[in-house]
Amino acid sequence: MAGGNDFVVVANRLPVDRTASGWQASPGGLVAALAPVLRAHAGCWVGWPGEPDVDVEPFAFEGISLHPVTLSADDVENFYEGFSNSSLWPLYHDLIVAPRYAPEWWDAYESVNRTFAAAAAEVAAEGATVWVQDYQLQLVPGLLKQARPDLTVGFFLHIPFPSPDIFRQLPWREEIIEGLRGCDLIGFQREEDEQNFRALVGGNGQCPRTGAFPISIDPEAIRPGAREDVDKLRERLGNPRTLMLGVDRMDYTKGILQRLLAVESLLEQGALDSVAVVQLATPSRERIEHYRLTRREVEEAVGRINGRFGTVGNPVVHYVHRPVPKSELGTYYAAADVMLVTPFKDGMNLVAKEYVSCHPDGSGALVLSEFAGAAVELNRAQLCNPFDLESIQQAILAAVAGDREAMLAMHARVMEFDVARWARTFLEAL
Ligand code: ADQ
Repeated sequence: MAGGNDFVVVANRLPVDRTASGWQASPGGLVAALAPVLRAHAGCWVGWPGEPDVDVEPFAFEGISLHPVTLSADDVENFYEGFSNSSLWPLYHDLIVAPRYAPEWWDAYESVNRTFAAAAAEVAAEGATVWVQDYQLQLVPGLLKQARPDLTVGFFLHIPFPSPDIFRQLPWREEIIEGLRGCDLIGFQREEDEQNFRALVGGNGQCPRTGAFPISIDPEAIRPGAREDVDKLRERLGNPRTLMLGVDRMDYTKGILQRLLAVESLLEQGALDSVAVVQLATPSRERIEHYRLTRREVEEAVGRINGRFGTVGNPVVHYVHRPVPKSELGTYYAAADVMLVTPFKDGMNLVAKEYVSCHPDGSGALVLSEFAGAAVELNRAQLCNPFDLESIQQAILAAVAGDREAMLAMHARVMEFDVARWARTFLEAL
């Protein structure tokens, strides 16, 4: 029952979105990193096309063969919004909100993982390499190895792996570990994640090979905006002395409210003068209650800060709750004097790396949570503890002063360790 592909990527989503004018590549570093490998090795990508209850035949897109997996509306609710994003996501992000454990969500998780594993087994050639991505598909390696012991199976976890104390809450902890045991290699973002996993599994039967492989960006995909666009943007914002920027999915892990509260407090103290804050927040998982609550809190803070410190025609916080095209992000990044990245917990945080990549001349400054995976490599940022408002405030004040040397060093690091190198390093290890 082997298929014809020597290299197979299995991810929750296919790397394409359907638009009015047909399929379009979705903007993600993962595709950019894997496309060359997929093209060179008769590769195939298995994933969900993004619309419930729609069967899509396998098709080729820009030289990559795509193998769609169908999910029903119930699957989206129970597997994706339920177990993946209301059980695992909060559990793996250190319980920032309380996870819910519902048996019907688990059943859907198991059944959807079976569907993905069957699809991967169908397209993989004898002895092929299969690379499974992320927390939605942790059972796939075990299921695949059972069905196809000839395959080499790798797995990469894009989000943190929690400490054993936290992980042990999960009613289906044994099953998840059993699923991951099917791997020949498990990649984590940070060594800390790897150690958490090994502490859990190490003494308990055979532990698969593990490693830390910090993911990165494709610098070609995010280019600093042109001088004149940057000038126009700053002018539209009233030519502030300091332009601060936040770019996130609207997610409770990202600490968007906390950075706004820190700015508010600095304004109260009169410690910031001539400042504009741009917060771009792309809508995310809006059917989940905690996400709606996070949005309400952020929007309330934006309104309050502008009410207190803005003037007519000149607000302090400029807030956009829509996705911004990648082509415009480079202008925001290049224009920002201070980038605010303050997650309570984050696997890596590519926004921090994108910002740094848009400042090749040492301009700008990065306020970065010590709980972001990116803090390991970008340790010359103004690091802060997002649970401590004063710590964010101090980091912001230090960032306003700038640190050219630090920005240059971080820029060199991000350019050298890009996403292509990440993929190569993992696949060589596999
Ligand atoms: P995310 O939680 O989505 O990713 P992140 O790493 O920051 O977080 O990636 C977000 C991507 O979306 C970036 O490329 C960014 O440019 C884009 N984006 C975010 N907000 C946007 C906005 N408002 N408008 C337009 N584009 C926006 C998960 C993990 C991370 C891990 C990545 C990759 O949670 O920890 O770094 O996967 O492994």
